[in-house]
Amino acid sequence: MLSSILILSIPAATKACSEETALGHRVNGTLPLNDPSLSALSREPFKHKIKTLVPSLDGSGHFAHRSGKFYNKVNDIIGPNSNQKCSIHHWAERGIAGRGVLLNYHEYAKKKKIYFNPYETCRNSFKDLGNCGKEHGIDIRPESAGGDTRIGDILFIRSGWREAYNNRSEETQILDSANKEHPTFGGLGQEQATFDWLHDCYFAAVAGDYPSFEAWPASESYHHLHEYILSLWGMPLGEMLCLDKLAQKCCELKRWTLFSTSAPANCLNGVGSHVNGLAML
Ligand SMILES: *[C@@H]1O[C@H](CO)[C@@H](O)[C@H](O)[C@H]1NC(C)=O
Ligand SMILES: CC(=O)N[C@H]1CO[C@H](CO)[C@@H](O)[C@@H]1O
Repeated sequence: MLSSILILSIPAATKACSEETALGHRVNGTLPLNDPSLSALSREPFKHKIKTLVPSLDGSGHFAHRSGKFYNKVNDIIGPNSNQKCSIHHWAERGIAGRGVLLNYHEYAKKKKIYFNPYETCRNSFKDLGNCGKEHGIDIRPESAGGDTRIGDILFIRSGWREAYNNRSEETQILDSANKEHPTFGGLGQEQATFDWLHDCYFAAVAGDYPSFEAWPASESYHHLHEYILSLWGMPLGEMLCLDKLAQKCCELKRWTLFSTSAPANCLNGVGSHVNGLAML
């Protein structure tokens, strides 16, 4: 067992297998978390409880449109009329896999002396993201508009949040975590150009190291990117990914596209999941 793990960790071995994805099929190998309901050796069965964070707005990971509806016109996640149309197990069925594009905004901002503090409501403008892409040799616009983004690409943005988090004292981290009333985070600005770009690229998923992906609070209380991404487009949205090592590797290889996978938890009626992500390049 150990020797096969060692062999598989050699890049050449991974490369040699790359043709195995040639047909593009995806099959999960993970049983739902509640299956079997009675596990062996009388271990505790899986328990799942959905907490409402903001009444009728946000079920743990998911976010409703201001009309009160979730994606697929679902208006009830845990109540008597709930169904499983928005459940995470549908994503677990085939996972998420495809070409990833990484924007290393953190390094770009440092280089260009653009102030960006992941713990303040700093907004990444569409222009800055575009210029960051240019630094990597990537035109972030959709292919249909002459850019390099292909339908189904997965967008990753590294803002440096993880480094900022690690830089904070434990006392500050505890205070941040307890601040439920007025949290502030850096992220994508709620700009029309950004909405249009995220929509027109038809990304399979978007993700970043940011705690809220979009700048928090939103510039207008009725203008959240979450509403569009999750409730209107049904697009997976990843937060708090650790992209530092990936950025380092991309820098080393001078290559900002990669193959990425995410296997969400196979949790029946789950509203969110850890990313369980892996990048290959
Ligand atoms: C973290 O601290 C180091 C050392 O003081 C500093 O150079 C770096 O810019 C900080 N990073 C962030 C994201 O705040
Ligand atoms: C092995 C297997 O098929 N696992 C699961 C894949 O996803 C579907 C849908 O969530 C499950 O029903 C399977 O049990």
